[in-house]
Amino acid sequence: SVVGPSPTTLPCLPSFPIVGSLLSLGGTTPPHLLFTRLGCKYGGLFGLYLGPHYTVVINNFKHAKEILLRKGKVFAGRPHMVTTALLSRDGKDIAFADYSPLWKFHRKLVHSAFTMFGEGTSKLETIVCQEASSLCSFLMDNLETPLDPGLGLSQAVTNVVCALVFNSKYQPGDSELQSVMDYTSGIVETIARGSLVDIFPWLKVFPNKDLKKLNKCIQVRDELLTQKLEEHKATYCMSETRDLMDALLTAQRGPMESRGLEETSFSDDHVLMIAADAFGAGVETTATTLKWMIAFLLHHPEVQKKIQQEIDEQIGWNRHPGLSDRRLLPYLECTLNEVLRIRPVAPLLIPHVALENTSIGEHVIPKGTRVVVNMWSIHHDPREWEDPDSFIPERFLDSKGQRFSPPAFIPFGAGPRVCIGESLAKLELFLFTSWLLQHFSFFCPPGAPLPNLEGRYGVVLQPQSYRVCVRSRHDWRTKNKE
Ligand code: HEM
Ligand code: PLO
Repeated sequence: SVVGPSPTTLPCLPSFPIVGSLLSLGGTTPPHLLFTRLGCKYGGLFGLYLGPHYTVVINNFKHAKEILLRKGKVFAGRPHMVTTALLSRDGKDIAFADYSPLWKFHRKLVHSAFTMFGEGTSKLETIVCQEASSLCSFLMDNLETPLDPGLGLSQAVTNVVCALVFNSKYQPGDSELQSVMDYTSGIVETIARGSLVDIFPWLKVFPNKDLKKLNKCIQVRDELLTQKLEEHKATYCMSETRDLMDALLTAQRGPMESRGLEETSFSDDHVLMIAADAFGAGVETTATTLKWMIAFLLHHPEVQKKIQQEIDEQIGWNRHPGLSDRRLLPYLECTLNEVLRIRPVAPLLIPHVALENTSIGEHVIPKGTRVVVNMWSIHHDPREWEDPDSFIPERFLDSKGQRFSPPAFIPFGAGPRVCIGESLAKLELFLFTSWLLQHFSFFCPPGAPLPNLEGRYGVVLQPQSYRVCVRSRHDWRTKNKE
């Protein structure tokens, strides 16, 4: 038998109602910061009750690694939450679905679909470059005018995901695109309002007005999705997979029993919700990271200059950046990493659940325990990072000027629940930022304040809206006319 320290229970916060109300009732401290602060007092690992739910918060990298990787399968469950159940028709998607063979099958399916008609070929590169080019034209028409960068960025990223998921594209000003952007911001504002871990007695803390709004937005989204599904079914052809939706339809028609799944288990609801997940995650995360990137560049013009210098030296003016230039622009890649470190899109990941009685370190963890990994605290841990609160892209370079990835850098999570859009996101971030910084310099509109870097915590950590001006670095127009 194994002799080791006898198992102990975790330090647990005594007065959870106070914490609970801080989380849910508009306390001004967002939960990732509150948990980080509580970590200083209670240690890297502590328990608390959120409503009736025993929840363990992990603030340090060592234990995060244990539950995400070493015991990844044991902790691969997801909790039932009121708003996310509404969003995903009771977990018929991937992100909010509890662990099951069907979930595993769906994850693999989306993964391989993305690889097949996206990452694996140059098609995705072409799609992203087209959108980057449209975005640059839009900015060319709006030089030196203060504008909200979110609009152009969201539209560009939406079109990339639209191509992948629905094989379609919106023209600027399309009313359907406007309605997609409206319902998305409506969902982001109301889903798990305040925090994904916030599961306090809902009807009391969740204003009815918000619930109504969420339902309305979901309804608009579902009508749109259903229409896409019908269109796809009508034009479906087994031999040609045009997009993710086709790949899902093909799998739905394939033999289920041979996979150990029931014949009827892959419903139209699943197809819709998986497409909705890919679409929602694909747009919101990438657009948010790009907004953070520009906000930090406004604060750090020296970083912007250095990236532009790298682009000028390695690529110049006569051609556009492509995927094969990634290794030529290490400083840009380091800056993107630094943005993902200092402002992780999902600072608390999505809560995990222990699927059986288990342990973390020497502590006993009963089946059903919710586990929140505080990536924010891991990305700001002074034991892992020098001067963690400062924006220093060079920290991702080693002494020889080569890129390296510190172990405590986990912006996409890790293990069985790791993000399935990681390579897609990295590809988009690289192409969009390299195109933008080849063409333009970003600066703060005269008289306007620098963007607030604090962030609004919601289902994703977003910057507060800000305005930016762009200046062309080169007379592209004249050049094209020549
Ligand atoms: C899950 C980060 C882009 C699809 C996650 C998780 C994180 C994350 C931290 C949660 C991991 C966990 O709970 O342990 C990011 C970041 C992105 C990004 C930082 C961009 C900068 C994308 C894109 C897509 C996507 C582009 C798809 C098109 C998903 C899905 C899940 C997920 C479906 C749920 C996986 C599961 O529960 O099994 N992502 N993501 N993400 N992401 Fe991403
Ligand atoms: C974004 C708004 C959409 O309308 C619905 C949606 C679906 C999937 C969610 C995404 C939203 C937010 C970011 C999430 C993603 C699944 C994985 C991703 C939570 C709510 C992250 C970063 O974990």
